[in-house]
Amino acid sequence: MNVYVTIGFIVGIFAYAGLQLMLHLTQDKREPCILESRVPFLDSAIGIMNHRANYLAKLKAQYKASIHTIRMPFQRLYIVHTPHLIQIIQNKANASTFVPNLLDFGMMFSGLKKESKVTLAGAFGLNGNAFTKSVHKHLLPGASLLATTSNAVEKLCASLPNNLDNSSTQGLLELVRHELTMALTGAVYGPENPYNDSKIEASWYDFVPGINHLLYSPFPNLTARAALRARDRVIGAFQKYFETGGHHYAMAMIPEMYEANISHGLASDEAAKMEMATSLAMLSSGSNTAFWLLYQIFSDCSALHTIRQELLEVSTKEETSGGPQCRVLSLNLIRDECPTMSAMLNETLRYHSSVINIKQVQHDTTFANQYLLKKDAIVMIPGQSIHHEKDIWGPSADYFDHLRFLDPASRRNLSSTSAFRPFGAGASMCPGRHFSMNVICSLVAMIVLQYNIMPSDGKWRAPTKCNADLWNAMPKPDRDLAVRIVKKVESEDVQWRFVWAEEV
Ligand code: HEM
Ligand SMILES: *[C@@H]1O[C@H](CO)[C@@H](O)[C@H](O)[C@H]1NC(C)=O
Ligand SMILES: *[C@@H]1O[C@H](CO)[C@@H](O)[C@H](O)[C@H]1NC(C)=O
Ligand SMILES: *[C@@H]1O[C@H](CO)[C@@H](O)[C@H](O)[C@H]1NC(C)=O
Ligand SMILES: *[C@@H]1O[C@H](CO)[C@@H](O)[C@H](O)[C@H]1NC(C)=O
Ligand SMILES: *[C@@H]1O[C@H](CO)[C@@H](O)[C@H](O)[C@H]1NC(C)=O
Ligand SMILES: *[C@@H]1O[C@H](CO)[C@@H](O)[C@H](O)[C@H]1NC(C)=O
Ligand SMILES: CC(=O)N[C@H]1CO[C@H](CO)[C@@H](O)[C@@H]1O
Repeated sequence: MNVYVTIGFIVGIFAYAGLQLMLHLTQDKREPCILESRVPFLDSAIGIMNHRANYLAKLKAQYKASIHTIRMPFQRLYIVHTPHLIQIIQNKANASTFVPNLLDFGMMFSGLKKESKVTLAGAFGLNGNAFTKSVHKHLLPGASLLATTSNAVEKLCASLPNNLDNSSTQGLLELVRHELTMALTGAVYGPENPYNDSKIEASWYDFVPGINHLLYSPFPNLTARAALRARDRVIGAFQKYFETGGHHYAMAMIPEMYEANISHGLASDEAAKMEMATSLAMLSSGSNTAFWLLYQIFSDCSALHTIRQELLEVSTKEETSGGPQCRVLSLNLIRDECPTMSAMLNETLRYHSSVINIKQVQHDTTFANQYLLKKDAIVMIPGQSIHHEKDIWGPSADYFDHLRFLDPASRRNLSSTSAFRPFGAGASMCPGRHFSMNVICSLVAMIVLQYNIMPSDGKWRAPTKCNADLWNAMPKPDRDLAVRIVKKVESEDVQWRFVWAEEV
């Protein structure tokens, strides 16, 4: 045998043994166990590459562990799978031990300069978790949420007829994504909305795949060049938006966050970059949710029929003098008065959610009187483990059941964030959830009442979601569904009018 190969082989064996030794010596016996250690420190990276968002659920299914450790270079992760342990983490008494760290994620991919990150981290330290205070203030139930929702609904009413009427074959995801992007960003950023420019909208979606590189690649500049250039275009549009005062016509949340960043000492150009974080929160999960909900509704004739019937029943006839009959639907009534559609939205969130909650351990601690958790480690709670737990949801947990939430027994689980957590839990629970649910429900109801959707190859087949991003709360389908959308032909001529007419 070639002497170099032999030497290489021996060095390899020693390196491997050394790494294994290091892994096991630095792992305390009281810590949760390590499940895989074939390739020390890299098993999880390989696992994530192979299984993406399904990796953690796969580990749970394979090893039946309730908590375990994953070791990465310079980082340990504790993965928690069971409701009982999750409850302990969410216990208010433990809030200072397990702290959410979404800010790091936001700063990581927004392209801030080093100085700006230091500035923000300092402000963060002083003000506590002020990062998204404005979003909480403006988008939790109240007058501001109502105004923003109505605004988004008006945008949908104006654009749907142009983009859906008897169009040729199109991708269902692409279609709902465009509608939602324009409605959400239009309502939030106002008439000068930077996304009201198809080049900027496209640039945003060119940037999104680059986030994985920013997370995992040692050289994102090399491996994600096009994505980073796309991000520069979006940032440029936002810099111009703030420079020219576009934010003065936006909902109050936007100037408030901008001024907060400026008052912390951020340069204007840098504050504009923070909109990348807002955009990601706003645009990453909603269209995937609307896609899966539409898929579930239209692929099930009886569900579709029931939902149409329920929507029709809460709508009212409007007096017109001659011409077509006009029906008005107050979309805000859907949540309480159209049980099948609401239940199906919840089931879509339960069944498809790929959310992972992330917290950081602040000091060494004994968890549940049993496990040692070390300072600075990351705790991950995969929603998928909980949402498919048979002890909670029964033997049908792995199936989509559009009637599940009409049954009072499973409904009880909805109020428990240890059982149902598509929006996370605790202080950092998604503050945009009401806004996004309002707008998604509205879009879906408008489509269901006015159009028929058929897959262009004639058969509904759920796309796979193996390549969905680990950081996304709702998984993007691996391929878009080509569909044909045809305006519904009514027995009588009906004109629909949609409003969001809630009172605060
Ligand atoms: C279907 C749509 C959405 C889903 C599934 C979703 C899900 C989530 C999840 C899982 C988190 C992390 C919570 C945690 O780990 O504790 C989160 C955070 C957040 N979401 Fe959403 N979200 C959606 C739509 C939106 C929209 C439309 C907005 C804004 C208009 C928004 C704004 C935010 C913000 C600002 C945070 C950070 C919260 C904080 O750090 O306190 N989200 N979202
Ligand atoms: C800075 O602005 C971003 C986006 O506008 C916002 O998410 C963040 O909360 C702001 N930061 C502070 C410290 O107010
Ligand atoms: C849309 O197309 C369907 C059949 O493809 C047709 O029956 C209907 O009249 C068309 N509607 C409009 C508004 O053009
Ligand atoms: C988008 O911009 C165009 C001009 O480029 C303007 O006419 C239109 O009203 C804007 N739409 C919205 C929803 O702001
Ligand atoms: C990577 O790109 C950023 C800006 O996009 C730049 O500041 C940085 O210097 C680049 N790094 C390398 C190694 O090229
Ligand atoms: C859907 O979930 C929400 C939030 O958990 C809950 O308030 C609502 O009652 C649920 N609706 C149905 C029909 O299950
Ligand atoms: C968290 O709270 C529970 C219940 O209050 C307590 O038993 C436990 O010791 C606390 N701390 C940790 C790290 O689990
Ligand atoms: C966590 C929780 O509340 N789980 C409940 C969900 O609903 C089932 C069926 O009613 C109960 O058995 C679980 O205890």
